[in-house]
Parts: sequence; structure tokens; C-alpha cells
Amino acid sequence: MPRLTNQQTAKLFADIGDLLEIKGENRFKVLAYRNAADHIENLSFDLYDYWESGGDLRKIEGIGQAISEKIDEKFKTGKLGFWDKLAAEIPPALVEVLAIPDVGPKMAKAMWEELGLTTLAEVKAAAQEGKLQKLPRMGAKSEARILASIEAVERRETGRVHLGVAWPLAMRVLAALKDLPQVIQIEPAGSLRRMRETVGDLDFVTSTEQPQPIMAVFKTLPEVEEVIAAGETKTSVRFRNGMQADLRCVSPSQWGPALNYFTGNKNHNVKIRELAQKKGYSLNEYALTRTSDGEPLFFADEVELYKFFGLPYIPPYLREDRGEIEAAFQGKLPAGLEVGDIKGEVHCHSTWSDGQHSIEEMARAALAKGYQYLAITDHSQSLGVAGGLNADRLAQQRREIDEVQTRVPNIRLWQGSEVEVRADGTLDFPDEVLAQLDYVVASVHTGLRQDRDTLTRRALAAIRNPYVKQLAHPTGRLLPRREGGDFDMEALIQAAAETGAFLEINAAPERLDLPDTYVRRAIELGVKLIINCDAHHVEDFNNLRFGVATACRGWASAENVVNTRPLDEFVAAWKKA
Ligand code: DGT
Ligand code: CA
Ligand code: CA
Ligand code: ZN
Repeated sequence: MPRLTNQQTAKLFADIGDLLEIKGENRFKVLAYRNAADHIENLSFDLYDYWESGGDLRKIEGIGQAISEKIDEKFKTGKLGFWDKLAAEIPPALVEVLAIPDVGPKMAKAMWEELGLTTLAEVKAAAQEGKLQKLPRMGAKSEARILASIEAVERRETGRVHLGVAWPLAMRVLAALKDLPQVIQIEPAGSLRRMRETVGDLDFVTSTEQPQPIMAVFKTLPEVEEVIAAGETKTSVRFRNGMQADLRCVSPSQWGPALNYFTGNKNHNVKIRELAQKKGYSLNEYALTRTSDGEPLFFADEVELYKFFGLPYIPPYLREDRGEIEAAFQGKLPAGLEVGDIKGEVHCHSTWSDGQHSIEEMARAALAKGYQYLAITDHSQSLGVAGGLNADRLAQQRREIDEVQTRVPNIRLWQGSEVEVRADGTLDFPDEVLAQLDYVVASVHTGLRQDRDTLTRRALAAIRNPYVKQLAHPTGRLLPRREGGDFDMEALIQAAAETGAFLEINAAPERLDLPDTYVRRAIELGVKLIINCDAHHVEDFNNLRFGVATACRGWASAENVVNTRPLDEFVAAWKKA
């Protein structure tokens, strides 16, 4: 019999308590199960050990005759007849529904009996479709609250990290492995290779004739806390930061299909496999095989593989099953852009507000990146926590920027400001002050919990202000957990299209905001996008790759991103309608 941990045993009885409660059982019975669960969870010894060595379960606080018999049955047989009977009456998944704050047993029961909902996912979908509010004692407000609670639970349980965590870790692993003599090819695959904004686990694929020495190094990397699984060709580890990683070794002849398979995403893979089937082949993670005679075809790389299907190479960042295969067939894939296409940035901070470096240091760092222009956009006065500048300080800062410009002549410096959009929708500086600035970025940092109408009105006021050239990090989300504000994004994107205001793709890995899906919509409507690192430190300029990837994932090409333009053309693009 598999041994149960105290936690597993406790959960069993807690779940029984929940189901009995939904069923409408006597309160004391419900409490007895919960009480037993609490005690078991907090035991200072292992319950299974105690039972196995013949200990009397009834001597344990919270456990009486009835529950001790159930523990005995469960430990002995691995099953519990009482649970099976209960689970046949009431869907056990209702336990997760009951775990939503604001949902009591009566509500869970009503959701199940009247709407047929048994899982968190079903309840979420019903809430999104406005079905929950039709239940008795439920209204639009409680429905919205339940939806918010479910989303919070999901976020807590996502177990995902943003690229700022995943990327450097993956690069360290890669650096440790790529020069091993046994490694022929190695790539990070999975969501990291697609540059998805959050990553669940890391996946590496390597081609080699000798997996073992590579696995050995992988397992003993200093970052590794635990080896979860070690097979002939696959090893899984957990790093000290909690992230997991899989390393798969394939033979060089399998490289193309293997890298493609483990890059995903899953739905993209499914579509590619369907193409293979239509041609009379079967595709799996190792090979493309002719169905008629089992003859495998070899592909040196992914380019060859896509070519076999009559497709151009589809870059990993597009492989999300968002129409990329259809577009590829029609020759309509976006051209994408690269880090080197970006010619300057217009959103960064210095020690004048919450940045870590002087204006000169920022200017020199930008110049070292090959930039032609940089706007220093320290925070405005009302953002006290970030040391926002008032009009007097702005005037002083202007003098310093002018001085730095003479010392660093090879990059065009501008004085900008990241101006708060206040809770009432007005900007933090009057027009006279805004008029003196070279470049105005508007941001909604505070009050992100306001309702949709209020929030949207604030952002629209900023977009339409004649001095504002750019709306920064438009949704306000913070990865991996905090959702952005409840803006009407379609309205924002349309307003940007009408006025010519730039929408930012903030490259900070905890933002990547605009998110890729909105990037795509913005491009459809002809919005001018701009990618900025929002650097608070010279190192932050290295985040540009994340912003560029987000643009690419949103099907952008260089022409959609205004700061791919050289200085004069960029300035010409400033004009608003
Ligand atoms: P993650 O780790 O949640 O951020 O997302 P991925 O995309 O890295 O997913 P992961 O690590 O579960 O698997 C890596 C890749 O392997 C995935 O993108 C596609 C492929 N893959 C995994 N499971 C399946 C599957 O059941 N079917 C197919 N066709 N491909 C799969
Ligand atoms: Ca993964
Ligand atoms: Ca994986
Ligand atoms: Zn900023």
C-alpha cells in the first residue's frame, strides 16, 4: 500500500467534511471530520508509522471510533468505501469550488444542482458569461467578486515565473553545458524559447551520441537542489529557486523533430502533426516516419522540417497556434524585428527620481548600446515614493541634461517626464510645464483598482492630451501575478490609433506591457508601438530582448515600432493628429 503522509490523510478528512457540508449533513458530523483533519495535520509524528507499528489511533486527539476505523481501512486497503459512496453522490471537485472565498456550502450546492457546475474552471466560465448572477442570493457584484477570487487562486497556483527569472537561469545552464565535448547541439526549448511572458518549467534539448556525461553535469549544477528523475535520455531537476527543468538528449538524426516538438506550443505541434498525417507521415518527438513502410526521414534542423511541409521557417515566438501556420502558407508571416533594430529609447530614470545612475551614466550606457537618442523621463511630483520632480526641480534637471549633452555629444538627449495620470484623470503637471518638456510619457501607476469606466477615462484623457506622446505600460500588470487594471483596452488602442499617440511595450520582464495579444490588435489598427526598457539601472537596458520578443509575439515588424527609426524619422513621427 502506498503510505499516506499526514497531510494527505488530513486532506481526505477535510474533503469529507466539505462534501458532507455541501450535502447538508448535520453540523456536528461535519465539524468532527474537520477537527480530525486539523489534528492529523498538526501531529508531531507520522500517523502511518504510528499505525503500522500497532499504535491505537483512538488515543490521538480528534480521532474517535468512526474515524479511526476509516483511517485503518484507508491505510490497509488504500481505499475508503465511505469516500467512494460520498463521491458518487456529490462531485468531489466541488471541494475546490467551496474553497473560493465568498462561496459557502449552500452556494456550491446551488451552482452544482442548478447550473451543473462542479469544477473551478466551470464556475469561472459561468461567472465570465454572467450565468452565476442568476442564482438566488447572487448578483452582479458577488459574481464579480467570485471571479476575482478564482483568478487570485489561479495566480497563486500558477507556479510560473517571469522571463527575468527564467532567462538568466536558462542561460547559466546553457553556458555550463554547451561546451561539453559530447554536446553536438543544444537549445533551450519550451515556453522560454518561444519567449512567452511567463515560464512554467525549463526544457533543454541536446543532440549527442553520449547522453550520460551531459546528464551528469546537468544533475550537479550548483543551482540544482534536487534530481527529480534521471533516465537514459531525460533528466529532470528542481533548482534552488523552485523551478524545474527537463533535459532531453536525442541522437543527431532526431534533432530537427525533437527541437520542434519540445519547443511547442502543444497546439502548434498538433497542427504540424496533422500536416504530416495528410502527407502520409507520422510525426512524433523523434522522427517523421512514412506511414506506408515505416521509413524515417531525417531533418538536420527545423528549417528543413518546415520546408518539408511547404512552409517557410516559423520562428518560435510565433508558435502559439494563433494562425501562424495558415499565414505561413500564404506567405504572410510578419518579418519580426531584432534588438539591433532599436535606435533609441524614450523612457528611463536617473537619480533625479528613483533611478540608480546619474544622467551621464545613463547617457553613456545608451550610447554604448549604439543608441542615437535617449529621453530621461524621471517621475513627476505626485509619485512621492519614487521621488517625483516638481516644476522647479525639472528646471534644474534641464540644466544638467544640457551639460551632459555637451560632454556626451554622440547621442541626442531629451528631457522628458513620466507624468502621473492622477485619479481624477488630470495630469500631474499643467500644460505650461508639459510644453517645456521634449517628450512626455503618461503613466497610470495609482488607483489601478478603480472601475473600468473611471480607469478607461483616465487613460483616454492621457492619450488625447496634445503634449503626451506615449502611454507607458498600458495595462499596469505585474507578472507573474498581478492582473492589470480593468481598462477597456480596445478603446485605448483605438484612441492611440486616432491620435497617433505611441503605445509602449515596456520591456521590464515583470511588465511586458502591452501584452502580446494587444500588440497584435494595436498593429491591426495601425497604432505606432514603442519599446522601452524603463531602465532604472544601466543593466536594465539588457531587458530590451524581452520587449522585442513581446513585439514579435504580437506579430510586429520593425515598421510597427517607432523607435526602430533613426533620429530624424523618429522625431518626425512625434506629431499627433
Ligand atoms: P510551460 O513550461 O508551462 O511554460 O510551457 P511549455 O510550452 O514549455 O510546456 P511544457 O514544458 O509542458 O512542454 C514543452 C513542450 O513539449 C511543449 O511546448 C510542447 C511539447 N509537449 C508537451 N506535452 C505535449 C503533448 O501532450 N502533446 C504535444 N503535441 N506536445 C507536447
Ligand atoms: Ca516548459
Ligand atoms: Ca517541461
Ligand atoms: Zn518608468
